[in-house]
Amino acid sequence: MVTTADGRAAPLPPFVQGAADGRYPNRLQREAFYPVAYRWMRFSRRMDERLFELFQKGYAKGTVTTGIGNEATSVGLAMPLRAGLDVVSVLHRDLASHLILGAKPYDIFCQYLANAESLTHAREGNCHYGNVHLRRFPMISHLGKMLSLVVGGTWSARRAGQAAFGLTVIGDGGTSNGEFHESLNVASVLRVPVIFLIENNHYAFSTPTSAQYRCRRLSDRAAGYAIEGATIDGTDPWQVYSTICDWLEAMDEDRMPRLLECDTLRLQGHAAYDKATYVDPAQLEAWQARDPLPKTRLLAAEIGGLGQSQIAAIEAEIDDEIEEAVKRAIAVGRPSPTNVPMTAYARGGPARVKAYRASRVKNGDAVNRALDYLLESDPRAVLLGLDIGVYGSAFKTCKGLLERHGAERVIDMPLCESAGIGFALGASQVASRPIYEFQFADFGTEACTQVGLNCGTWFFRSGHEAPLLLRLPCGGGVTMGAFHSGEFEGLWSRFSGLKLLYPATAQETFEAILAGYFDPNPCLVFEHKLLYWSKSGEIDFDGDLASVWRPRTYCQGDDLTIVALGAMVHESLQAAAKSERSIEVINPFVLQPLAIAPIVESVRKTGRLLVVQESGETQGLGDRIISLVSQRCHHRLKSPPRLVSAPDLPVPFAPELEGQTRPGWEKIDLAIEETCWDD
Ligand SMILES: Cc1ncc(C[n+]2csc(CCOP(=O)(O)OP(=O)(O)O)c2C)c(N)n1
Ligand SMILES: [Mg+2]
Repeated sequence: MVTTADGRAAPLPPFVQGAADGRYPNRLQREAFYPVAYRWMRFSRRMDERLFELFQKGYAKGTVTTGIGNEATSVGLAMPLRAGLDVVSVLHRDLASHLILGAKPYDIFCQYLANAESLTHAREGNCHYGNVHLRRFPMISHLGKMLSLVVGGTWSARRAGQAAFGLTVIGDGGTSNGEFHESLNVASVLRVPVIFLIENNHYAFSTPTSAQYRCRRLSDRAAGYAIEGATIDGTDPWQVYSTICDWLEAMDEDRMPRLLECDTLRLQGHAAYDKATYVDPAQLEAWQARDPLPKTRLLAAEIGGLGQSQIAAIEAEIDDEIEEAVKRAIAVGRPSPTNVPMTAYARGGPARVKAYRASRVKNGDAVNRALDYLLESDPRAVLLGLDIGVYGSAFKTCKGLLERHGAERVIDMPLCESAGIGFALGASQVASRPIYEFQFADFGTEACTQVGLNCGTWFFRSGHEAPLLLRLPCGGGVTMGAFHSGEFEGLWSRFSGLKLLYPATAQETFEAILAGYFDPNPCLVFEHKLLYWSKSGEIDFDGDLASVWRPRTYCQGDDLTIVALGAMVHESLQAAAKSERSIEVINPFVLQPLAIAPIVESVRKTGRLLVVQESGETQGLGDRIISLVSQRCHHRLKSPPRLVSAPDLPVPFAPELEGQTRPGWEKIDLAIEETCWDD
């Protein structure tokens, strides 16, 4: 059974005209294949030409990258696949694949015209469309970054007992990207049956393959992953189709991924603006002679038995259908901010879950209990990360989870954070709710594109939820230097579509993990390493998830508001306890979207604000909190707001040096007096 990301049953798509018989495990013979393939290739060619014209006339927005010359590959790769079951991501030259896998010409024109009926609500452009419901993931521009999603989605479908395959496309240029290696490696190690298909059209924009790689064939790289690889003629749709059919059969047996290089063509410039003057005219002429469309037309007649009048009728029917779609699309109105929902966040998720209570729990144990709770109560939950299995994770927060929940649910990933997050995002779209642990928050930068752009924009672009929980053990004070002590909450808060939670107590830690997990958006939970095993408290969670998303106030006061993050909460509480002033200490807890109102309310009362962060002066969120509060209640401020932070430096290694830069209660104590000087 095919299920959607939220576990609902999804019907298989309607019969795709002409291609149904060729879908795995069925297989067309050459006679039946060529007429069908030619129809799709001709359809795609004509549509590409029309899109190009519409761009030149100003209708289509952005730019147009056509698949002219690539149709044989694009058709051959898609015809065996089952839309709604197999997990797919194709590229900017694969209009034909989209059509075969269920996209409608009218919808695609609307998408390129960015009109009121655009597939992405006109929130994203041209080729960045797909159908998540049908497991055709929409590409992002960052080449290579879709491969791991297909691996994760396919893995998840298999985990759910579905006989799905994955197919993901990359260009010759894209193969130089690190994620290409990471994704192949993950697929090989975890035995995920995905075909990685390289469309080698000899150029990446203006860069020829001679400047891109040195191996003889890109499929030679398969050996490095202990998988099968092959290079075939990508201008022959039959070769592509039958190789994919053969491989799907083989993959059903051995569950291993494969690497297929298709020698294909780009018969135009890179995109509408590119005249491809860098391509030698003799080469272009040779390519034109290999144009797959007339070749396949001939074979549709010779092998497929189509008469000339039949071919002409098919072509006329295609042209009519396309013109009709263009006419309709042009008539559609422009989108307006009033009827396009302009939000980066998906809404939803359960309001209540099971309550949980425990006493004397360390913060690190609160993590463990929250993960255990999730694995116990939701079969979709899976833990991914480095050394989280047998070792129980670097800080032991996952200890015992492998034994309790098994290797199918607690998975040690290879060391590749970017593909790890892509994998998790893909899995989140196919029946899993992944929880990914970065070994240290610092290594999150490895996955900047995946977290910040792919996950963060997923809902905005596709309209589908991206329910992912990312855990980031963070912070200093543990003599770990510049690469193991960062928080990075400032960095992540710069990306839209992410939610950030920063707990400081055991209760907050438990609540943050549950709230982040059940939220339909990518949520990052910062877990301060120093607090894991040094702080403990009660957990008294009544099951009300909505009430978790609020700042935490630890003590009331009239003289000063201290806003503190992470470990600085405890330093601030210590300073407040020693001070004679009446101090209110608040932890924003939800850093994104930042709930500033309760902080503003407190400052209106106290007239003074001190923000305490462990991050460097301009690296954290303190400057933003001060700015927002100043804008909202400047006339109530009795003294200028202050920030206690580390300097803008990498975290120094030696305890004496780190102790000097990292704020502690003494510095906070001084700042309290400076802020309250007017009293
Ligand atoms: C990571 C990344 N860097 C740069 C670009 C800009 N860019 C878009 S397409 C392209 C060329 C891609 O070549 P290739 O992978 O061979 O695919 P083709 O366009 O030839 O099908 C480049 C450099 C990008 N999209 N992603
Ligand atoms: Mg290329």
